[in-house]
Amino acid sequence: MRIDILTLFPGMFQGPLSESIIQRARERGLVEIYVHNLRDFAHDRHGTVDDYPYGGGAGMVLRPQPLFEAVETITGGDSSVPIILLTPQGRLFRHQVAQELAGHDRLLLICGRYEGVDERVREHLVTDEISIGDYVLSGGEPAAVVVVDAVVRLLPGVLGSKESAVEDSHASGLLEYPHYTRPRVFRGWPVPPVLLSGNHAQIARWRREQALRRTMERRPDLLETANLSSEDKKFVERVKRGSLPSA
Ligand code: 6GU
Repeated sequence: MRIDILTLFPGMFQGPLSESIIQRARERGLVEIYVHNLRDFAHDRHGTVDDYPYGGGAGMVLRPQPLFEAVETITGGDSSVPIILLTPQGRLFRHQVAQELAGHDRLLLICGRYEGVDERVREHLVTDEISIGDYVLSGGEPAAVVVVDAVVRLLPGVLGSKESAVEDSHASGLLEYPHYTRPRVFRGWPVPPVLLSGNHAQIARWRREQALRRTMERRPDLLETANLSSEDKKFVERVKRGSLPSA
């Protein structure tokens, strides 16, 4: 996959996209990431990309010209490339959206800034608008990093079989079960004995039940859309009726 990022602050990407899993994926040629400075597409010497809002009001608005020309240059007119504006007004970024984006050969992410972007960019240039949650960031850059990370880890070959994305929270529609490592007892707090039992069927069942309990407690909304077996549903009903201790 190739990902292009258009931003006024290229420096905000240097650290986050050059470490850990993303860096390894880049080194292995599984993803190419290019960060472009929007100012390079301005026409004047000062690299002006914003202007005052018609009708008045606070703040500045990103002008359409640099954005249109940057996108046209970067895509080379290929209209199959999704042009994604990161904005708090976009559709909510969830696992399903990450999967959808991971299915494309290319993505172009535009980081919104200032008070906004000229509406004609939304109407005639952008093909998708994404928000990463209900809070306001100073710009789309941190959101673009979030989107890149979530998408890259879904690309074939990026994760090894041990860190497989299949078991991740949200891939299954449930939150993850609790994890433990050595020592067996830390400051008096023991590891749940079932995990030391060597009984793999029992461990799998305990983990599933923990994932179900955790999701019920913290994100009951996820339980509505999760893929539950008839055994899962029975367990959930028993916990709800209170016929199981609150483990
Ligand atoms: Cl994509 N941009 C900004 N500026 N704020 C946000 C966001 C994006 N997603 C959540 N908050």
